[in-house]
Amino acid sequence: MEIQLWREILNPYDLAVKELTVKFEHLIQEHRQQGLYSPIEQVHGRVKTISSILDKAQKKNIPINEIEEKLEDIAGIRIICQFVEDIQKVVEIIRSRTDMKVIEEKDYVNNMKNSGYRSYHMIIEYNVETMNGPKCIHAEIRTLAMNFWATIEHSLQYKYKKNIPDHIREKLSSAADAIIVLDQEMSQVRSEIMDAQNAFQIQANLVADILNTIQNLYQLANKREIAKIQDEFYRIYKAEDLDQLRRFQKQLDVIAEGYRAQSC
Ligand code: 0O2
Repeated sequence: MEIQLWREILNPYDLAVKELTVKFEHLIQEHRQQGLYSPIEQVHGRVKTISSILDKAQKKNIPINEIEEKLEDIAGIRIICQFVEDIQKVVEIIRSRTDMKVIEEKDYVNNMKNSGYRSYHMIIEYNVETMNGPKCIHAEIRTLAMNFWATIEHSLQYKYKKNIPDHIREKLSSAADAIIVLDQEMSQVRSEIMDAQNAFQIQANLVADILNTIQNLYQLANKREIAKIQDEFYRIYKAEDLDQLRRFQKQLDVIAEGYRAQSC
């Protein structure tokens, strides 16, 4: 196949990966802006390199002209979660979206591969607005710990050209067991970790909102009043009390509203 044709084939996948990455990143942002816990921690996307496509096609005996039809992971996104429980939440989010159609699912989280690999796989049909219609994207949903294992094992597969020596295989296998235990232990403190992260996010949103209001007040209030407000803000901020910060935000909103009304 000519290089130019490869480009034509891969371009829509590139667009699909970019669009999906933006959409999932937006979902993370939406959760955080609302002070909610996001089941998605990170999202990454990539289109396979031509050499990796050729390697996989060869391994799976796929003729070059059938690659697009038969190779389902030309493009992929990887969604990383903090906890095992989040994986199912992400799967449900994807299933319920109207801009993505799930074609296939494989649960390697509950059915670990012999290698020790764990992840939830989905093949998603996604409509990219190019001349070529919808494209299939491979999605891997896994925890941070599962991702750590898979990344290391993937590098070793590459190094040993898929023939990882037995003693390393054994180490990987016991590491895979340790990952299961680690994920289980993290799940046991999930609600505490989520509370802490939510409180942090709520505080960050409140502080951003307060500073925004103070900045707007610069155009409306006199300098002495603003200096008083700022001192009060620093005092409350140091107290590390979310309720006090909330009350201050409300009072500040009332002050800002008063100035806005005066200036009309
Ligand atoms: P790369 O370089 O990551 O793109 P199948 O086994 O075909 O019925 P499956 O497992 O859904 O179904 O598909 P496949 O093609 O075996 O694997 C798809 C991708 O999942 C792989 O892409 C890996 O990224 C990941 N994966 C699957 N099994 C393993 C594993 O044992 N170890 C690791 N580290 N990753 C795995 P590629 O093409 O292998 O590589």
